Amino acid sequence: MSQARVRAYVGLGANLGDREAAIRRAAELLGARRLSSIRETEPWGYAEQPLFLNAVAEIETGLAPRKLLERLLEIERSLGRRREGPRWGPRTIDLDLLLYGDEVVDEPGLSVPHPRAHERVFVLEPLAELDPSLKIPGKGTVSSLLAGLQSAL
Ligand code: GSY
Repeated sequence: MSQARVRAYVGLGANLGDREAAIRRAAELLGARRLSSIRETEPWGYAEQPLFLNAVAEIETGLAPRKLLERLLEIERSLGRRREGPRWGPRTIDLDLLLYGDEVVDEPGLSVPHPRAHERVFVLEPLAELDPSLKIPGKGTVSSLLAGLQSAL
């Protein structure tokens, strides 16, 4: 039986090579319905690396969360991503499964919502651009989370 289609959100980031081309191609391969604007952001986690470009894609998918994650990894590989070097280090493309409908998944290697989405401005800003009323399960709406982070700056 085919699974119902679910609206999901994928974070896209790149800080090596042609960053914008990688983000646009990944969005195309994802079959994105909408892509937020692409913004340049300061690196998070490991400061000594080039600036990132970040965006968020909205997709409708018939894939279950685990299959969608596998598809994201496949797209990363097809765009030249190599998993070597420091964990938070530079990358040609990074695809993070941020939200999968309102589902919560907590399995080895797969956590949805993305465990750090609610604390990253480079994720919340493009999500808010697509839909400020979107809820991150267990955390709140994207717009309230963003306001909280901005007031703490
Ligand atoms: O988690 C995504 C990869 N990444 C990023 C990113 O996409 N943007 C910014 N600004 N910093 C980051 N650090 C890592 S790791």
